[in-house]
Formats: sequence, structure tokens, C-alpha cells
Amino acid sequence: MRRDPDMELIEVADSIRSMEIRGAGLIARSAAEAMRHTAQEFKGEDIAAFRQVLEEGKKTLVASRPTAISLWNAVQATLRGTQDAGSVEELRSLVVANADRFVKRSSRAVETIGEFGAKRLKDGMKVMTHCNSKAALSVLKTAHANGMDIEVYATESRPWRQGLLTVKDLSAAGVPCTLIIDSAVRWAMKDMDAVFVGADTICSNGAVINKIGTSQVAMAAHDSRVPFMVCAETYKFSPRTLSGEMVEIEERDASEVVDPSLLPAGVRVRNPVFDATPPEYIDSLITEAGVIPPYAAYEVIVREFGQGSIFEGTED
Ligand code: RUB
Repeated sequence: MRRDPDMELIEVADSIRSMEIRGAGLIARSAAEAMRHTAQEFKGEDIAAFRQVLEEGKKTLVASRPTAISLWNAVQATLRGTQDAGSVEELRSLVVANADRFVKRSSRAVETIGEFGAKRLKDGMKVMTHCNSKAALSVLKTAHANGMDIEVYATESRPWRQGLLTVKDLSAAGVPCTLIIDSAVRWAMKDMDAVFVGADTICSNGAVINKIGTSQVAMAAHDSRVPFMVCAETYKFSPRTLSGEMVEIEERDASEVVDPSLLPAGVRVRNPVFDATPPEYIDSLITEAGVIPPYAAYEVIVREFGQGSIFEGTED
């Protein structure tokens, strides 16, 4: 499904929950647009009622997928500076401007990550990617567009098989691709020169939360001395982990993994959607603010969320 900037907030939340809208960056941009739409549609002059509607919208969106901090940061960004608004009109125009700024800068960040990350690739390299990350694909497509001769190995990424989206997108851009099943990662790693993946959340200790299996890919890369890069916009860094919160790992329905009627009685199926890759397995985080070691995550969080705020300011 393509994201529609005029979709009702409740519909956006449902589409995020059902994964019609998926990927941490896209859900963040869609959530910001849903907040904007809600602000534009609010009728009346009662500012307290308006604040209540926005607060409820925020809760609905944030609850739609629990793991990606990008969603929370996006919604927070749309409400930036609104506490002092004195009228419905003032509050509305702040939310609209904040949402526009977030979406614009978020899209630009993905392009910048592509440019920075492409400098880490050389002609003839074989690169592995896991799941379907717009930020990671931006790197691979930029390298290819710059004339670099690279080949990509994409994991299938069970159970949703986002790897099919990856090979579709890369093939359309002309990048040679090979699809492998998730359990072939270690087998293929010996021939790889680098791994590029995305992130849903980056913790204050530099750990990366991304699609289930990412940590196994990272361990295989570490074992084969293959550099492991994580491509992530700065709104995927979690200020909540700085204050001690743990990241909730979403578990989805077992029926996504296997038809329950095929199972013997009493067998339980678990379907965790993300996992945590420790910083010692990560060579670099590629962000729009620069290429940094995972241990610099703390500083990014303090800079972006401590004194100031992500995507604050009036310039575009
Ligand atoms: C998607 C996934 C992606 C990150 C980053 O999981 O794990 O690697 O979200 O993506 P799901 P992007 O399919 O469950 O949403 O770089 O596009 O933000």
C-alpha cells in the first residue's frame, strides 16, 4: 500500500499494525502525516478539546507498533513547542509545520545516508542486506547509480518475506541481486565484503534493534571479519533508553509463521519480530549526521533530545 497523506489517523494506525505500512522510517513519516491530517480536520475553537484529540491520536499511533522509536519520535516532533499555543489556529499551524518539517527532513536524511554509505563501497563488492530497509537500500542504490559494480545478497526474512520487496526494488534500479533463505546467511557470508542493514531503534549503549535475525547476520559477519554497517536516521535513536527504559520487542501472531492446523496439539509457536544486536558486532552507524561508531549513540541522543530536539528549528 502507498501511504496517503490524507488518510484518517485511525486508518493509518490500523495500516501500521497490519504492516501494510511498514519499515521504521515510513511508519514515522506516515504517523507525522496522520497527526497533521488530524490537526487540519479539527473543527471548533476549544483548544483543550483539540489538545485532547491530538493526545489521543498520539496514543493510538504509538500503540500501533511498539518497537520502533521512530514512531514515537515522529509523533513527539509534531507536538514540539505546542504547549504555549494560545488558540486552535496557532496550535494547528504548529502541528502542520512540525509534521511537514519532519517528513521533509526524514526523506532527505535517507538520501544523505545513501551518499555517506556509498563511500564505504568499492567496485566488485558483494554486499548482504537483511529484511527491507529504505535507508540501507538508499546506500546500495546510490552506489549503483554512481557507477559502482556491486552485487547484493538479500535474505528472505521470514515470516513476512520482506526480502522479496528488497530484490524487487534493487532489481528495478538495475542492481544485480541474489535471494537466499535466512538459514543460508553463514554459508554466504564467507563471500561477502560488507553487510548493510537498517534499524528500528538505536539504544543509548549503541545496541541496534532491527528485524529478527539481524543479530545472527551480525554474528556471522563478525565471525567472517566482514564489516557490519547499520543505516539509521537520527530519529531512530531512543531517548527513552537513556532514561533506563528497555525496548519492547514486538511478538506477532503465530499464524504468520505456520498454519495452526498443521501443528500437533500442545505445540506453541513464538513469533518475535525484532532482535537486538550488541554494539561489539557493529562497525559503523551511518546517519545523516555522519558515520559514527555505535558507542557514539549516547552523544547523538544527548545532542538531539537532551538540550534541543530532533528536527527542531525553522529552516527547511
Ligand atoms: C522492517 C525492518 C527494517 C527497519 C528499517 O521491519 O526491520 O530494517 O524498519 O527500515 P518490518 P527503514 O517489516 O517489520 O516493519 O530503513 O525503511 O526505516
